[in-house]
Amino acid sequence: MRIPSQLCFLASLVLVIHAGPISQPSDKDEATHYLKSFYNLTDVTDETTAVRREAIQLTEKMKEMQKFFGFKVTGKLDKETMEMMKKPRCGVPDVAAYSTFEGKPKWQTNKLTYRILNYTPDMSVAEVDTSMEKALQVWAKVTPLKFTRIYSGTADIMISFGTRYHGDAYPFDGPQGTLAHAFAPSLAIGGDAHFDDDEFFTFRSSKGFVLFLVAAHEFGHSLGLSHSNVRGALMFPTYSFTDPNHFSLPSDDIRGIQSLYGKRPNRDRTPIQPDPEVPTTPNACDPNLILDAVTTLRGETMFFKDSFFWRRSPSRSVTQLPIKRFWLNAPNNIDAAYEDPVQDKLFFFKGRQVWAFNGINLVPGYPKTLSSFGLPSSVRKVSAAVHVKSSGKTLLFIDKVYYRCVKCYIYLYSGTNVYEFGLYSKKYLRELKNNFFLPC
Ligand code: TQI
Ligand code: CA
Ligand code: ZN
Ligand code: ZN
Repeated sequence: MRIPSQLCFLASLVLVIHAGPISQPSDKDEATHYLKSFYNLTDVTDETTAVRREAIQLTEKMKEMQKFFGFKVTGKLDKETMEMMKKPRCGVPDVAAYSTFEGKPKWQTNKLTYRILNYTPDMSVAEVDTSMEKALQVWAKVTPLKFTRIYSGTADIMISFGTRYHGDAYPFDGPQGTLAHAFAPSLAIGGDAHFDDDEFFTFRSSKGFVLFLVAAHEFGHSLGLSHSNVRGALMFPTYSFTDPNHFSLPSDDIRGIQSLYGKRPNRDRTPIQPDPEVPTTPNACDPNLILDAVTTLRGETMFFKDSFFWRRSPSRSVTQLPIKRFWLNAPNNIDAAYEDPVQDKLFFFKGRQVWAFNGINLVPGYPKTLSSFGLPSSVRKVSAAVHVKSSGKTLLFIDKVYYRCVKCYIYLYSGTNVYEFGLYSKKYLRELKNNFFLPC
């Protein structure tokens, strides 16, 4: 919790006014009082061992406070510590909700590698890859950290699935109990994340454990965060299901990871330039929206923009998704797309390359080049593609117009406008805004 500085100032004034002590308390009394107020130091009531336990508790709380202020952690009431306790302060406990490991281990570089050594049979390979990638991005989005996947050799973060004894000193415990563990930053096993394959992991279902959530938590450990006592924080030590598509990193975790690695730098000082790694969600209501491509697909209409697409079902409901969520091997920022309903294939064009998908799967042999479609090699990209079912012909356009064919209309997308034509009458019908078909 952040308290406005004025409030803190007022609170400290009150403290100063009340600080005219009648009898001077000892430093130890004062320290005890301070730690009770701000560090949850509790009274010990069990008479027999009370004195010893109190001493241990006091030392522990003192260490916690010294750690919080970045002092030498001695557990003793040294000068530095005593001075800080005497300072007027805000009445809000300092107990940092997030926490780091003993000695605050962290990576000494912002460029980290990861490698996925094996897979769980619970999910597809693509789903595991996506879960891990997204889980790392949770942390990369708010820090200067960058993660690169490698496929051989030793990565900083080695990711694996195993059961029971799996090569380290912490064997897993079968179904339930421990789901996974990860090692704090250091050499060798440091950073590695192990997942208990006696658990059932899922991509996004509330049955089983969402791999993305468990992995994001484990990577928090891999990067140097320990547990938080803020309910709802990603590093809070209980699992709670959240739809991965609507996950956003709680602020306690953001503060925690930024205390180790700092904030994400503003690249190039040109905030206008969109950062390609954090795709901005295109706004369907932007009157200047220019779509990249439009196509039909199995009765739905797909609108493409940057790394996202909208799908509009025959019932007119519209959903927006990242392109990669659907077609893992597809490029972003495509030039054109069309559906061939007879072959049940979807084609994407970008630059000189063409991708073909059957459902979500890349058709073997693709991506191919434009020249394999019979186009001269002088063509560097196509700007639109349309497949006319009745003639079985595909039209490719090499200029600034986009075509879409639905039932008996052709929609010509050009710039921010759409022009509606009757396919058979070949008559111009009306002009619409691009987002006419999108929820706006
Ligand atoms: N595994 C523990 C965990 O990752 C292992 C552990 C216990 C640990 N104490 C630790 C790791 C201190 C580092 C530091 O927290 S777990 C959850 C959650 C587990 C638990 O299997 O209990 C998640 C793994 F938060 F849901 F409880 C992942 Cl997300
Ligand atoms: Ca287990
Ligand atoms: Zn392990
Ligand atoms: Zn944990």
